[in-house]
Amino acid sequence: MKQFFSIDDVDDLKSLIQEGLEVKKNPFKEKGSIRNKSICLLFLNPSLRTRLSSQRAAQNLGVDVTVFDVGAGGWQLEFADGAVMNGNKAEHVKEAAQVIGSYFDLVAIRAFAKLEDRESDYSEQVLSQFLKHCPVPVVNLESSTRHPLQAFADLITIETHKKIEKPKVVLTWAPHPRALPQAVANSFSLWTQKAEYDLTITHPEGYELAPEFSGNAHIEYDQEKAFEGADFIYAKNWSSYSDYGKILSEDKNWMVDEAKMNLTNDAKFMHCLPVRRNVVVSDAVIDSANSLVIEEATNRIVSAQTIFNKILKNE
Ligand code: SN0
Repeated sequence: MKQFFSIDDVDDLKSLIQEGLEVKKNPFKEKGSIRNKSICLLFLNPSLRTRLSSQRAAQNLGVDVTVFDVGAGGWQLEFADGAVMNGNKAEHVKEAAQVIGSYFDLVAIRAFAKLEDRESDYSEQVLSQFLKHCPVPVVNLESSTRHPLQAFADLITIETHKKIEKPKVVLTWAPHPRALPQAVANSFSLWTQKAEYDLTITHPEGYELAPEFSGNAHIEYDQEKAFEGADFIYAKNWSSYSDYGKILSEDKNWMVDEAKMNLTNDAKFMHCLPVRRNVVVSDAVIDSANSLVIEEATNRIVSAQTIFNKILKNE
């Protein structure tokens, strides 16, 4: 594997999931097999799971890892081509990416959508500049439109718990006090469809994902109808794609609660975290025996470790 920006970098999803399940069973199997390699984790935005699980993943492989909060300790970066840099941005990504890439063997980057300009976010300005200028492989730790390590961890979680080959998986929009990116929902939709699960996406009108991400998922505007017979409920808030970055609804009726979970086929509850309790999901549901949120977060080590290993060994 040469880079991990999106699902398009995965040749064979089924075998990748198998590799992930192997790593989960035996996390130290590869320790020490990669010698003298180093990883840099670059954060332009906050993180808890991504930061810690990626460090654990590198440590499980015996690979050196450095974390750099660009926003807190680095120069402000300019990403625009041809910019006249007479403002507060001291360094262009063209130099930064080449320099960082000369210090490490793999560079992983988090850069959220700014939710101001759809064209700029959906052109993946930050990640595409790193992919272009960084001389070593780049890994996506959530970019403006995608969060593939999360989606890979989600698939490992579903594979561990599914009772039928093609479970009914429901991605449900839920309310939130802030405008959030579509990245998690976009990747979850692509990866679950590639895995050939039976995917339904439910949200209020106006929250349709970009067509290239919703693909052939069933869209159901009636949340209760969507939940009927579901094996997995995956809750996530996102802001509008069509009215870009806007909050169109704060309808509390969309919160996932016990009454709605009772409509499902004893579904497992999933969320990528962090989650706003009693806004996105009720305490009773997230604290129930059917909640997989902690296992899902634990599987973030597995997804990162599998990808780092493949890239550093160029497998
Ligand atoms: C991010 C998102 O893309 O939705 C990261 C999820 C892995 N989530 C948030 O920014 C939540 C912040 C909040 O205020 O709840």
